[in-house]
Order: sequence, then structure tokens, then C-alpha cells
Amino acid sequence: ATLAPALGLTALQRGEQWPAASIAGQAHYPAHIPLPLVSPIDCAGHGELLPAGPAETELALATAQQAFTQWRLVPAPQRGELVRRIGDRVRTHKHELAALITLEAGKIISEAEGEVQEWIDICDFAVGLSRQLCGLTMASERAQHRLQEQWHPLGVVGVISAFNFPVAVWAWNAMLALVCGNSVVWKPSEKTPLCALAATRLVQDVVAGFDAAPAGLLGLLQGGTEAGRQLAADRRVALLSATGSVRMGRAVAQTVAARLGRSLLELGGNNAAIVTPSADLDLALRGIVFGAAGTCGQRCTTLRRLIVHESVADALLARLQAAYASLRIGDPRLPDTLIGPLIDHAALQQMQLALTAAEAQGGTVRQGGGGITQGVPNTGAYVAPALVSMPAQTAIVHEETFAPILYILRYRDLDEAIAMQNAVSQGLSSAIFSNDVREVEQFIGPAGSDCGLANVNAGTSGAEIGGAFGGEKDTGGGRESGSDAWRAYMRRATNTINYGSTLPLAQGVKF
Ligand code: UN1
Repeated sequence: ATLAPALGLTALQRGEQWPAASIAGQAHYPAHIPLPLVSPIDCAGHGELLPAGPAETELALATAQQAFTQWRLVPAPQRGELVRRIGDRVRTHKHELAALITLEAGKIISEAEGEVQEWIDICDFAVGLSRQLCGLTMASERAQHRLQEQWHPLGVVGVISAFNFPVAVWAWNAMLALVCGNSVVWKPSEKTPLCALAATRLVQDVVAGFDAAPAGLLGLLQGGTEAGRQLAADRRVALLSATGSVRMGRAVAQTVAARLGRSLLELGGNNAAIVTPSADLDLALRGIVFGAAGTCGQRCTTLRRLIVHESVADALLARLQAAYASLRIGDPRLPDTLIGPLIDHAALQQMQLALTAAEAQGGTVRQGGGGITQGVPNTGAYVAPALVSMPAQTAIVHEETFAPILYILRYRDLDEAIAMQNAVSQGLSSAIFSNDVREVEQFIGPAGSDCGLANVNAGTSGAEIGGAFGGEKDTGGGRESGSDAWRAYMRRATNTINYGSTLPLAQGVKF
């Protein structure tokens, strides 16, 4: 796996941040430790990238702040026009960008293309939205008065994203932020810097050709936790949108909250599906296998717990074992592969530790779980996705292990199943497979699933961009992409307008 030729990127771009002017500063920061460029396909190093230091972060923030003061004055539909052009450009580079995602994140081709498609989709959504940033008009209690609200651009939006969606998560944030009149500074995962660089280059070309768009509208900071910490602490970052672990989110949220800033958090999931006696097992099987084994278990929406009614548990397990045995695992560049590698060997080790813990806690590995070295690029971290029967939701079941482990639990009545589903600290995605309207409505009702996403006869992963995406409890409460998620990227101003010649006071106050 060689990353260099992808999109014309070479090792010469080591140290490239955006704005490009910051590159000049690199030599003055010998303390910068280079980030290795590694493809999970073979885990070999293919070059290195110099991360941003405090000076680059400062420059990116100052530039973004300056860009914001201009961009907020551009009419929103014109801002939408920029995003329309970005979408057009991404369409023409879909396959190349997807190929880079495959190389750098290890996703199979179809899923990598799906990720780029999410970027294209959010562009279309944002273009429409650029004419629909609507506020309400309210009836005033005072004669010859009017109450209205306006939504104004917010400021610099900081985006911290994870390796598993190296482009799409930024795109959901950045495309909405752009039509909302904001500038963006992006700190991608240090495991996927080239995807971030490629995406930034694509948009920079479009920004450069768009007269109303100031340079520095979309900044990029490569680096580890330092740059992220700096974004969280800086008052110029009006909104910090962070995707990643609960531990990272807690740290970021506390720093942002200490300066009374706004954060939007998309943290861990520990997603469950309930399979009831009335479920269509063919349909459930597909949803479960894609959700649990797809993307090698590395989505925040990955299915991690299967809660099956005891009357169908044996039949479903047998079918799952057969399906898992047929999964083609290997080089994600090959068109037939369904399961690519884990991101690195540390992830493989975490998976193995979790399986050992599950067995110690009374679980039985029914299928998979071992590392694979035959028929794959043998220096990569390839694994057979695991099915593990558990007697109960023990400590390890409460943890999100970022690997393809599906814990299988049995239940007798639906109240018990829903209680199990809600018993974990995370609250991102959930699903029920059932053809019984009462079961379905109970599950999606107020005393049902406590997650931000609750699906019916569809798996936990693979959400469309049109809905608001995010979750409750330790998942962080943020909502991104569709519906009215745009409001998080704007500030609301309520205007009281008196068009009369007297000044009546509200609440009948005399003064
Ligand atoms: C993530 O894993 O961080 O619903 C996001 C899904 C994708 C997004 C996942 N659309 O699985």
C-alpha cells in the first residue's frame, strides 16, 4: 500500500498545514515530532508529516477569525453557491478520494465511496438550506410591536474528527458551517492526515476561484492532542465540534465549558439491536452483519450488542455463524473484500483483551476473534469478526471496544430487553427488528430506546445525512448534519420592533 501517488500527494507535502503560509514557520519549530504516514493495509510507514505547533494553530485561528468577519456579510444563498461548487468538484474526484480513504483508513472501496457520497449529499443539503435559515415571527403582547428572531453567523467553528470517517464528519460540519456564514479550522485524526489534506486541497481550489470567499475560510491543522487542546481553550472558537472517544470529549467539553463556549459532541456508542419473535430473520441477518462486522467494527454506530428473544436465539445464532464464516476478509482494495483491516495493531490488541475479558466474565466465543495472516497483506491488523454469547451484560459489554465484536444476549420480555438496551452509559444508535406494531411503537416511544437514533427493521449504522445525527448520555448530546442541526452553527437574535409612536412596556409595567 503506497499512499504517495494518491491524488498527487508526495512526501514533499510533509508539514503542510493550511493556510499554507504557516509552512514557512515549520523550520523554526524543531520540537515538532513528525507524524508517521501509515496505511493500515500493511501497517508500514510511508513517510511523515510535521504536525502543527502553537504558532501554526495561532495563525490558523487568526486567519479564520479574519475570514469570518468577511464571510458573514456574504448573503447566505451566495454562500450556498460556494458549497454547490464544492459538491460539483467532489463529484468529479469521488473515486480518487475514496481510493485515498481506502489506503489511509483501510475501508473497503464501496464504503469509502459511500463516505465521499456523504460529503456530496451534505453539500446538496447545505445548498438548499442556504435559502432556509429561517427564524420565527412571534405575536407581540404590545400594540404596534413585532417580535422576530434572526439567525446570524456564529464565528470560527473548530472541528476535531476521528480516523474512521476521515472526511465525512468534517464535511457535515464544514458544509453547514459555510452556509451558516462561519469559517472552519479542522484538526483531523493524526492517523488520517492525507485524507484531510486531500479534502482541504479540493475545497481550496474552489474557494480560490470564488470571489466572495476569503482565503483561510477552511483551515487545516495536522497534529495530535496539542492542537485540539489549543482549539478547545481559545475563545475565538465559537463552536467546537468534536468526534471521538468519551475520554477526549469529556476533556474538550470541560475546557470549552470553562470559557462558556459551545461544544457539539459525537462520542462513543455501544449500540444494540433487539430481535423479537416476530422479526423477519432474513432482513435482520443482513442488518446485523453489516452493522456488526462492516467497517471492521470501527463505526461509532457499529452494532455491539444483540439482544435476542430466547425463542429465536438459536436459529439466529446459527445463521449468523454461517454468514460470518462466509465474510471475505482482506485487502480493502480488492473489489470482493467485505472486511478490511483494523486501523492498527493496538486496535487488534484491544480486541484480543476484550475477548479475553468476555471469556473471563462467562462469555463464549462462538465465531471468529482471531488475527488473520494468511491471504492478506500479512503485516496489517486483520481479524475475523467475533460473535460472543454472554450470560449477562458484564463489565466488558458496557465498554465500547473499537473492533468487530458482537455480544449476544437473550431476553424473555420486551420490557427487559429495552431495559438492557438502555443500561449502558452510551446512547448513540439502536434498532429493533420486529413486525409487531406494539413492540415497535413501545421501542420508539418515550419509554423505549434512550438513544439519539432508534431504527425499525434497519441496522444501527449507515445513517443518512438528512436526519439529525448524534446521541444522548455519554455520547455527548450533539446533533450534526440534517434536520435543524444547523442551528448549532448560528446564533439567534430576538428583535422587538416598535413601529408605533408610544412606548408601552411589557407585562403592563407602568414607569
Ligand atoms: C461515525 O462512525 O463517527 O451512520 C459516524 C453511520 C455513518 C456515520 C458514522 N453515516 O454509520
